[in-house]
Amino acid sequence: MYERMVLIRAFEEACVQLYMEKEIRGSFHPCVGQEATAVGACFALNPDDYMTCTYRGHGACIAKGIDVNAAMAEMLGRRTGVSKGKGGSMHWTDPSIGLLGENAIVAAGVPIAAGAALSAQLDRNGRVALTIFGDGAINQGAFHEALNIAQLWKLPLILLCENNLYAEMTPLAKSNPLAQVADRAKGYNMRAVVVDGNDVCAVYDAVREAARLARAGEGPTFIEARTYRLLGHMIGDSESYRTKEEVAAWRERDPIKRLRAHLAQAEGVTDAEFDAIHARVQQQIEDAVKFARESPYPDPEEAYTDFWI
Ligand SMILES: Cc1ncc(C[n+]2csc(CCOP(=O)(O)OP(=O)(O)O)c2C)c(N)n1
Repeated sequence: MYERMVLIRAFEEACVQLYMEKEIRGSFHPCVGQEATAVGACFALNPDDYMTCTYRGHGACIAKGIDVNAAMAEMLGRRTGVSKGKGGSMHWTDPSIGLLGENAIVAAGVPIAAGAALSAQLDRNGRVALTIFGDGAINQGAFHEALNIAQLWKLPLILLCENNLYAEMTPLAKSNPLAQVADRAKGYNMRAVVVDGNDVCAVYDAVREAARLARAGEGPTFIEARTYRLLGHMIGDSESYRTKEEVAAWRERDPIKRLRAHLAQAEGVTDAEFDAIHARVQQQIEDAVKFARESPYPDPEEAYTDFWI
């Protein structure tokens, strides 16, 4: 889990750099600081379980097992990318790992995952569907419709809200009257839990239990994972809506630092072992950037292929 979290961080930091150098175009929403929710959740699933996530979902996709070379190629708009260079940062899709897509539309992945959960229920194939979304999604109509039907039909669905306290530049308290995000589930009589989203083991345990219940026919679980994005909403965000002190306080709770401290203390992992992990990840990212740069752009004639309507 530690290595995968480090891989996500390194991927995102490399993308920030490539974005500044204009090798990556369009929008890019880094998930730096939110690696524990992604890895904790995906490691608790089976490889063939379904997942939807958001434009901030690179971490979740990498945690679910996306090919990092193909992911980087997508960022650079290359034909070898996970969406053949036509999806960009916000539309990674790979059905081979159960990834039914990131989504640029807030909350749009929630009903898609509910549909996947319904198909799993009808096919009795034992799969569950995980949908990861932000706190901004919980005021969207599509979110409410999906929760209602998921609970009514006891769909094998896991709803994981990454509550990072802001929807773009709007603080949660300015868009939401609830004491806590998880209370949204109460209106649907849905089981709900709150976890420390920067504690990878807490997220893993919550999702594992939710998956167990879903596979047993007990229906959906709503999980509020409290976390924080350490970078802006997107590159170029002035971040005027939050203080430097607040960001610094959350840096102290960096999920990677925390896991490293735990592994060193409780499991006796040495600095040399950590160094080896970081070196391996660095090499993987360098290889991915090289692969992406050396890949061709898609042919303009392919612009209208691979569409699903
Ligand atoms: C339906 C819809 N409305 C508005 C937007 C513009 N928008 C993009 S990101 C975003 C904030 C979403 O915040 P949140 O769900 O908390 O996720 P986070 O970005 O914090 O991960 C908004 C409003 C959109 N993409 N889709």
